[in-house]
Amino acid sequence: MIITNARLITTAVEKNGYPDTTAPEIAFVGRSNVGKSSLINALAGRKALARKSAAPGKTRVINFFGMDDAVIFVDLPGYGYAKASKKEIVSWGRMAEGYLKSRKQLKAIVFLLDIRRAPTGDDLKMYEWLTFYGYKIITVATKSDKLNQREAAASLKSIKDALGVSATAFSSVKKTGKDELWEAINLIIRQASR
Ligand SMILES: Nc1nc2c(ncn2[C@@H]2O[C@H](COP(=O)(O)OP(=O)(O)O)[C@@H](O)[C@H]2O)c(=O)[nH]1
Ligand SMILES: [Mg+2]
Repeated sequence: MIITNARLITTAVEKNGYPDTTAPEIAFVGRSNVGKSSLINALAGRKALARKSAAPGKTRVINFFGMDDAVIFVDLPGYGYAKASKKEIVSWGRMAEGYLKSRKQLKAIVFLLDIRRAPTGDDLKMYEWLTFYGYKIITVATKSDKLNQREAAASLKSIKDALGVSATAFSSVKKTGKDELWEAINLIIRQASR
């Protein structure tokens, strides 16, 4: 899918800041630094739409990115940032859970894992929580360019063993997996409009 008008609609911390829109939304969930912003940029075909942070864990807001009028990508703050304070962790939970539990326009989650690491306890808890609430989940293994083919295959298998679902290998450097992800997203958009 080629997006001609990708834009930041708004940035919010509380419900009253969410945009007054009706387009289906897809939320991006994963640890800080896993590659959420890079994935959103790649899908949008833009270099710096969702700013990539060199300092992990700095994104403490919810960003709503409009992809033409077809879908809104929601960049949630990353979890599991090792240096986060208690207060920051609590504020993450309130912010992200508040969105995930209440937003009617939310149609699916893109759940990101780093292909080089086995899912952490935080990842597994988050995945279980998302599954429990019944969300459709597209699982993505990011930074696939960092492994060779054999290593990547082994990692995808261990993700499948841990979560019970297949992940799409993705690289924002090589754009691997981009078409496959747009296909999955387009399917969700079509289902949402029925
Ligand atoms: N090699 C490689 N680096 C990546 C990839 N995706 C993200 N990164 C790097 O990982 C770091 C964190 O990425 P970012 O998109 O900001 O992660 P976020 O915190 O989840 O939004 C940045 O330095 C990115 O350049 C990828 O597919 N391949
Ligand atoms: Mg980010």
